[in-house]
Amino acid sequence: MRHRITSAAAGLLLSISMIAGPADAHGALESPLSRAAACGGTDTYAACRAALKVAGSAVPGEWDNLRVAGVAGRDRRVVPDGKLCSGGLPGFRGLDLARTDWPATKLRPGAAFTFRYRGTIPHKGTFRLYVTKPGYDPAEPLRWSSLERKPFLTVTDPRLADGSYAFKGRLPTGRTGRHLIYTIWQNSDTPDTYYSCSDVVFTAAAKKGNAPALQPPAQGGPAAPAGVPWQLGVAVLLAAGAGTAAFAGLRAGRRRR
Ligand SMILES: [Cu+2]
Repeated sequence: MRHRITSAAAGLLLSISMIAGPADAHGALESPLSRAAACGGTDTYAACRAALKVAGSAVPGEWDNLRVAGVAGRDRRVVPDGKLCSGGLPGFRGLDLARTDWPATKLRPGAAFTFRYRGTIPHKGTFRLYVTKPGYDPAEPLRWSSLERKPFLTVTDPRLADGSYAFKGRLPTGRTGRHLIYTIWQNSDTPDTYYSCSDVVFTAAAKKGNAPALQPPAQGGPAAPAGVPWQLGVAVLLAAGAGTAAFAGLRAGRRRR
């Protein structure tokens, strides 16, 4: 009898969860391209291949699931130095690798920019974007002291359109070369805070247009995707101002695994 009641309760819970849909998802920065989004669909990049080799990597299936519960704004106390890109989560440790070849988006210092954060399921909350200080060395582990103390952009509840939160802002000034934009999305309707590392290259010579600077895929790499790599699709579609289909490509990448 007890078993039957439990089964009925479980069935009811299952029905409720099916009606409500997944309660816990998620997102990552797609422009400028984050490490999680870059490595989530394919292993085109050497940095991603290295990241995915780190034991227990959750990146391919859970690129949008880099979240920590209960942080409540205490990011610097909860997330350890050297583990900012993983949020301290073991499954994402590969994203902490201090490498100089993470796929990077070319940006013009001080330019207007439309940031896009893929929201696979919407949440309310505040985005805070930080940039690394002048003198940042990508070959060193990323520490809180690597980042400016104050965000260069703070946005609460931006508009979700075509599956992405899009918000305009002005890029930081006074930087050249490789840097990192660190995005913290603190939810207000869940206990979760999401973390994203986006590698960028500041170049005064960049023309207008925000397409990610994509490195050519390594020759002869394992698991070369069939057809067009989705990152290339992202570049083309972002350039064309359309993001939705690009992430259909990402999903296709996930399905192949
Ligand atoms: Cu979520």
